[in-house]
Amino acid sequence: MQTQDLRDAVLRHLTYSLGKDPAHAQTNDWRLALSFAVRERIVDPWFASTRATYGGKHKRVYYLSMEFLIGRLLEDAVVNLGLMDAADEVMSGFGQNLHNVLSDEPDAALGNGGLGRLAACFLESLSTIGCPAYGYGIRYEHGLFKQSFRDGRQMESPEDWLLRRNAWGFPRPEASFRIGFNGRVAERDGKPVWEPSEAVLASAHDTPIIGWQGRWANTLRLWEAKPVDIFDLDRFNRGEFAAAAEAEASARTISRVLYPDDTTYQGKRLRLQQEYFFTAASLRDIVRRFDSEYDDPAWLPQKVAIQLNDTHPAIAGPELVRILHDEKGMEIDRAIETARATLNYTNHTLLPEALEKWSEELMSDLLPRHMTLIQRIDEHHAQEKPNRKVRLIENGDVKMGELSFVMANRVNGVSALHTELMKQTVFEDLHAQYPDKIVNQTNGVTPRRWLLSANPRLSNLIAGEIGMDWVDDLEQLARLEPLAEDSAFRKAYRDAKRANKAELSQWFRDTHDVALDPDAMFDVQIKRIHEYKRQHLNILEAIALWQEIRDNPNGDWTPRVKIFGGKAAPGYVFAKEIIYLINSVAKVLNADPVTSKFLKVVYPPNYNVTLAEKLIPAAELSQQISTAGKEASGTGNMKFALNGALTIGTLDGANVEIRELVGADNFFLFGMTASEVVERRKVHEHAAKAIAADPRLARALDEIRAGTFSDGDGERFRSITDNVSGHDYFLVSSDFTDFWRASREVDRAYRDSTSWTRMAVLNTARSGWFSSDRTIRGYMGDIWGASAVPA
Ligand code: F58
Repeated sequence: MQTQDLRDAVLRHLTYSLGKDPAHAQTNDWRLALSFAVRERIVDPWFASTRATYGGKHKRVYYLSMEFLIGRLLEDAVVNLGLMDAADEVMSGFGQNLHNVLSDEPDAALGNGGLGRLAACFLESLSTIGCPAYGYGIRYEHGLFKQSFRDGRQMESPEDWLLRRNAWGFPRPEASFRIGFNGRVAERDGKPVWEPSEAVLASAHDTPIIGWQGRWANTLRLWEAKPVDIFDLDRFNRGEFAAAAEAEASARTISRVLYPDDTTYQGKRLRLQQEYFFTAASLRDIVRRFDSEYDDPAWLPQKVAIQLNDTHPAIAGPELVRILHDEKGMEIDRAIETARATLNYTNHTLLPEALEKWSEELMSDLLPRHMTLIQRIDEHHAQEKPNRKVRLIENGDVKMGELSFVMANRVNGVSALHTELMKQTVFEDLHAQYPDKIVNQTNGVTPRRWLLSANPRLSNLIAGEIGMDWVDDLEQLARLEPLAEDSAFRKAYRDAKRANKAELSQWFRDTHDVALDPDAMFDVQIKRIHEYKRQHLNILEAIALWQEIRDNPNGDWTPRVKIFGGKAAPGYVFAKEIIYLINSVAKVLNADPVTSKFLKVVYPPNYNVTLAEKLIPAAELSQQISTAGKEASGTGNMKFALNGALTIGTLDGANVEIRELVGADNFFLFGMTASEVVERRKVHEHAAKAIAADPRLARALDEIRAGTFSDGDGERFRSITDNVSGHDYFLVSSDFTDFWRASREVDRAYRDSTSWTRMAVLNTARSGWFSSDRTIRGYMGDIWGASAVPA
């Protein structure tokens, strides 16, 4: 019945929504037809969820985020609606392969990395749990750039996910708000009124996000920027064709690209415009919805919880005060208190360069009323805490982290260690004044995407043992623990991993023309390229290992394939040098007839959510090697452990909690702790000393300097060798020796496949806590005061 209905719906959409004759339909047409057929099955639960929320007057959660890195949506929807088998049958019936159809969908890459992906996992968990919620963000016309390599160097080209019709967004041109910029603050009846001199329209597109088993659906509302006046007809008629379209082009620029380069003033201005644009539109929408149900704005904190995903929507503080005070006439201090009781802020980084600041000049120019309100909020803070040390405006800059902190009811970190470090470092003074404000919510990942869909072999094996309850109750995986001692189960577990590795090897052969040995250890480091994540530590270890294998080619080496993936910010020169070095090393090592059977390095370009879904199920070793104290949490680390990869890692971010849960014996720890890192930096010439003490490290660096990986050009990677042997802020040299030790321990452990598999099974069995369902329940209870609505 289900299959028959789905088949009819696919055919109907192919014919009447897409206007295609089945005889001439291409994969793209079949994919869209299937998407529409699936989408219409989401609409009823979606409406029902909305009605239940209105009907019960339930509190709503609003997640404001510059980024939602959702990837593909069709498979998610098919899986959550339990339509996988039906879709497979229907597509085969039409002579299509479901896998190819699903793979045709472009990734919605509306994010950079962990922060954006976390937002996507949260949306899915909110729907699975049945918590009334909206995600609010920007509908970027171009998501994160596409990465390619030319002679080993990163090249960037624009991403174009909207080029082919998007199946998921419902345009809502009727839900439009005028968003002002610039202008002046006038006085009317003794009250301040902002009179913007420029404006754009924020126009909504809604995507329903369906939870597990289709019980509940929430909305992701993304704003598109449009001109207020479409077109200057007078100018056009005067023959000024380009000028006539100027206003339109400049308005559309706001939602054109994700995180444009902010190294120029224009870039910075555009970024702040984007932030205000989506925050203001979202707040207008939230307040409109609230006003449709309640008369008194004092009720706002009871019915609305707003989460600021990092400081990017921090302007929500002053904007909400502006709405409550300037527009609704609430007394200013009460407006500040009311806004503060409604807003919460998640911090995702302690790196000082990543904490947003805006010059007072830019803020006063672009958002003059907000600038005066920030000063007023600062005074409010001073009245409340007369001995305060922190000011919101300092040296001509508005500090968005501090503003977010002061305007939030709760502030949270994303792992236990990160939250403690927040208290001790960036927010030390504010924490002393508001000791109950900071709470921890360790990140999580959605098991529907990161185990059930991404790893069907392991999922089927698990389902055969413990059924399907784990899918929305991941701690059920603990029931697998005794099976770590069951040799038949271990064999099945190993077979599933081996099959995933073989499939990945086939993919590498087909798409990148490289042959990987599926019996070698698959060692994976996938994440944004950043000095603190230390991809260069990993490649240095590879060079040193290559040298030892060359010295002793008949040694008993454990074959390894090192897989890298990740993009560098276009303006981050050092990170791009690291990419260049990895690719250059890969070229030499892979061409070495003697060593390449033991060690290969591959770096598929354009790492994205879809590629992560291929790599993680095939991984056996997860590289989580950041300088301790720098990785706020990590979420990739959780996905790997869940899929049975063992971690080699530092005591950083959520690695700490992973190690505690999976057990120290099932985790390869190395490196300095966060406090040792701080001490080590004080040691005079710490890098030179570390190199002098480790001939392997010295030799690996010399090999780079000798030009082995750069056609004899000893200067090519000078910036890296100089850094690692000089200032070495991220302590690559000081951690190298212990990383080498732990890596050889990994080699030894891998040779005993029984004990390796036992450890892998225990990683899966003990990773249930890292479900984003658990994280969301934590936010609901500790931060939002929100409840699930019985479906
Ligand atoms: C990441 N931050 C953290 N920022 O680095 C990671 O440890 C954590 O697990 C994750 O957030 C989720 O909490 C992150 O991804 C960004 O991508 C910024 C976006 C805006 C521009 C600067 C980078």
